[in-house]
Amino acid sequence: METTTLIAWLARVGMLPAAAALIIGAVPARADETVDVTLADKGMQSMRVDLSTEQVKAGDVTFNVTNTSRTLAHEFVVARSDKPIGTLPYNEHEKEVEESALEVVNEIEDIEPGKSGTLTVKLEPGSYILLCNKAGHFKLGMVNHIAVTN
Ligand SMILES: [Cu+2]
Repeated sequence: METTTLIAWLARVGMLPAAAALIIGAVPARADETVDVTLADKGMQSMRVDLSTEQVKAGDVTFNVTNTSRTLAHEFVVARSDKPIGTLPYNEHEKEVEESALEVVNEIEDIEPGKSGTLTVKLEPGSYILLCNKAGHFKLGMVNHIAVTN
């Protein structure tokens, strides 16, 4: 039986709640957002966080993260931040951004060379940064922005 026929029949026989449930079920739910992330480096010369998109809708966002490095493990940190990247508090001794000054949402700790990881987080609208905070990596370019919109 066609769904529309079934709905009409359920409504006719007085099973309106069941009909309503079918109608609601037929409306596609808003797809969750997915971002493909590539962590890349040329050894300790330069490093990048490349994203398949720079803007997503608020809600559940899944990051599919691949470390394309041949030699280095990287991490992937999601943090809320409205500050320009150059103004983030940096610890010269540890060679890392002060994570205590960041609103870290979640992270994938070690992704070995050639490996992948997945992280799903619920994000409110706002500005976020995606970075690797292993010693020296941030300063070598391992950071990017993503905007989360309503
Ligand atoms: Cu790194």
